[in-house]
Amino acid sequence: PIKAFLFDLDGVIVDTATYHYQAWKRLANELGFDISEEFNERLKGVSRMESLDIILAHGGLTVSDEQKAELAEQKNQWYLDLVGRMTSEDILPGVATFFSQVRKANLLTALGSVSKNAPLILERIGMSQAFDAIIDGTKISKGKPDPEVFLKGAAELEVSPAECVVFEDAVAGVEAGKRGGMFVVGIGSPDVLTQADLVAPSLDGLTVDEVLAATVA
Ligand code: B16
Ligand code: MG
Repeated sequence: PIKAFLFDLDGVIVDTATYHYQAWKRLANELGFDISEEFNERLKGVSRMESLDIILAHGGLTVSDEQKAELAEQKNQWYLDLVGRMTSEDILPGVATFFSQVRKANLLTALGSVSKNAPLILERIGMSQAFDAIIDGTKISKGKPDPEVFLKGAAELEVSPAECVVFEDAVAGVEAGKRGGMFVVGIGSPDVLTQADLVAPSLDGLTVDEVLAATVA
């Protein structure tokens, strides 16, 4: 039986992807090229340094490790300026209702985010106490699609992967959940999240019963 729900942060609980995009775009522009919203899809669920590598390759640039560290730091500063303005108003529609159903069903919860800024974001939106376990970018060595972030979440909750459902909006994140041996609910489009076991456009309108029923179907 399912005992725990593991949630991605960016794209499931809040829409920080738009802030990541704005900050990366600004960096790319300063380096003399541009990135599109479509290109940004590739950066979802991918760690900060790996994202920078993808962007630099896209712009055809090679830089030293020191410069890379500086560029990542610059992007993060711009990103934090945007995150600093977040409030509970930025929690995505349906999240509060879904979480109250999760609590009523006595399911455990974990956050599975590769973002090093995840604790700060949870604090900004008033959800620091909403999870039984928080796995963020400071606790892992491999980003999604590696399953490490979700396997650590399951381990901290003391449940097995087969007892977990992952909620993910990114292609890399859905793959991470599947590679971890978990049931994955894709949040977004079925055309994009082809590996997901179930897909919903958002948590808004989705019910815990519907998810649990799908895991036994
Ligand atoms: P940071 P998630 C991920 O969060 C984002 O989707 C990804 O775009 C970002 O590069 C990554 O966090 C690292 O974030 O720079 O804040 O450490 O989807 O795993 O919640
Ligand atoms: Mg995400």
